[in-house]
Amino acid sequence: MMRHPTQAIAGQKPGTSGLRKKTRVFMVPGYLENFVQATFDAIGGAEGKTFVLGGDGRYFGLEAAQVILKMAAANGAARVIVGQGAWLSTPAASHLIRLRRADGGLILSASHNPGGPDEDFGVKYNTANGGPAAEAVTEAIFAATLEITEYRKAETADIDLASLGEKRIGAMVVEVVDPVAAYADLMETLFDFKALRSLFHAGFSARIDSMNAITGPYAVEIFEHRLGAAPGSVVHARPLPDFGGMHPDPNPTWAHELMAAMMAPDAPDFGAASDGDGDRNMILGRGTYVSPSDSLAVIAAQMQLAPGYAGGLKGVARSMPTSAAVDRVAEALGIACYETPTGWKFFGNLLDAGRVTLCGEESFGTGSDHVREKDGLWAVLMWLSILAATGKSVAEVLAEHWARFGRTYYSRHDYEAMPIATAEAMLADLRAGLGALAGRSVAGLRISSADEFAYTDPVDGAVSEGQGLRLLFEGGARAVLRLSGTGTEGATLRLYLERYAPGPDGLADDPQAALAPIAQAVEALVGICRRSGRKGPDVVT
Ligand code: VG1
Ligand code: CO
Repeated sequence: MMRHPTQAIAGQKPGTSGLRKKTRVFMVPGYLENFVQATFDAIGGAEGKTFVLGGDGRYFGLEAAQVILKMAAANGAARVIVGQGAWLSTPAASHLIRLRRADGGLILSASHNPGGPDEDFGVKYNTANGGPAAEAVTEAIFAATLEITEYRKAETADIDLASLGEKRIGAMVVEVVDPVAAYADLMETLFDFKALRSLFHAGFSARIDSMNAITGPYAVEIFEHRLGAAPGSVVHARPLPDFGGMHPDPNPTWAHELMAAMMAPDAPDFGAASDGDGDRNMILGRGTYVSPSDSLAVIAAQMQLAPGYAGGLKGVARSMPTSAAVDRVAEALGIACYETPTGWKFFGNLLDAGRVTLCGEESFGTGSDHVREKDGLWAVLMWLSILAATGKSVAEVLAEHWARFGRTYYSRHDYEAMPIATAEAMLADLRAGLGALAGRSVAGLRISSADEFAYTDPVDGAVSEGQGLRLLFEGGARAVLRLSGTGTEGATLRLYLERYAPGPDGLADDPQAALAPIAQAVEALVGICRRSGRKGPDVVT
């Protein structure tokens, strides 16, 4: 039987980046099937199409890949290109879609969320440009999940995904490929691997923490094999179904082992971490943490040092909550700077139209027009290229950047797993009062303007509303509040804080201290702690 009657399941609405739920929810028979069938239905069917399939190695990924292969076959797909073992990092999947001119791809990951039977799973659909499906597509998928009456799935034995080569399910070809090779080759076209080899040859030391997630095999191949970094430079290099209990979110809180190693007296020259699916990065130097917004600005200023970008940048784009540090670089370079809603899908049109070369988000995401996803290892290679070309340390690069452009103090405070009603009420009250805020003083700070961010895509005119509440204070400080669209438990409220210091004095303050007055003003106005009973944020980045 290929046709299975089914009923609509509530709540299959893709968020910021695909559909994410508790793994056990995805494991309920029919749950994954419904969503995959709805995806095929929403894109006009799978008949004759080629797809890319893979994920970050988390629990249930292999089983999900088998289900999707059987469904693709029953829906008439011509070919599915799968990473060996159902492994593909998100940027590698994006590259394969483009390289092989596939019609789209399915990525099995909940990204930076923990994995395992009691943690999170996710499915994301990417379109032919290699990027996350635009909102119009995810809305069509959601609509299809509400109308579904049957799904199609071939009745056949599981496919061997452990060995490379072409296999078949009926008429459909399943092509199992090396997940790493094409991606590593792409990196060689963008960066000067000879210069990077010389850097490591001269004794440069690095600690690349793959957090037991998908970048392990990529990082070992690129840094240890192709660039000659000392064996063992990549740690937690084996992707494990539960990430070995690690929370693969590359920030100072969750990558604390790496943080400790980099802040120790015997720290290596360079440190970096990746998230579950390999699209995020955290950059560190000896005794130095680089905030993602600063990393984006530094890369914008120095990117032409890498051969793939020697021609300069067409423009840059950042998500709205990301700091304006990159804006100042764009202004100095005389290039356009776009401000988009949160989520990589909003960069796709700008990249496709050739308007921007570099994109970034405050959430440890950076990438270029080489693929249509953010790319953690790309960012690492870019930083290594800057260090190799300038001969400077991470701390020196950062200090010189601030001396030239000023410093944008930045921090994000996350309040996780809040009761949804509480979080929504706080934002609703703030929204209702927005119009009356300009000119008001709270906790000693004067609000100069307040609004809710809406975005009109400059390429196709699509409008996205309700993308975050913004408070601008006199003197240029800013606070942004929005609810996360990637969580699986309650609501996560994100508070983004920012303040610009032009220099030359005041460039070496502690960011939390520098931003405390803004946080206090927000508390006075919104009452996050007062209304939720929390003592403070759960995660500070
Ligand atoms: C978060 C980040 C956002 C990022 C998204 C997906 O979304 O804030 O910048 O694009 O995760 O990243 P939210 O809605 O929870 O704030 V990943 O590495 O999950 O693909
Ligand atoms: Co990710």
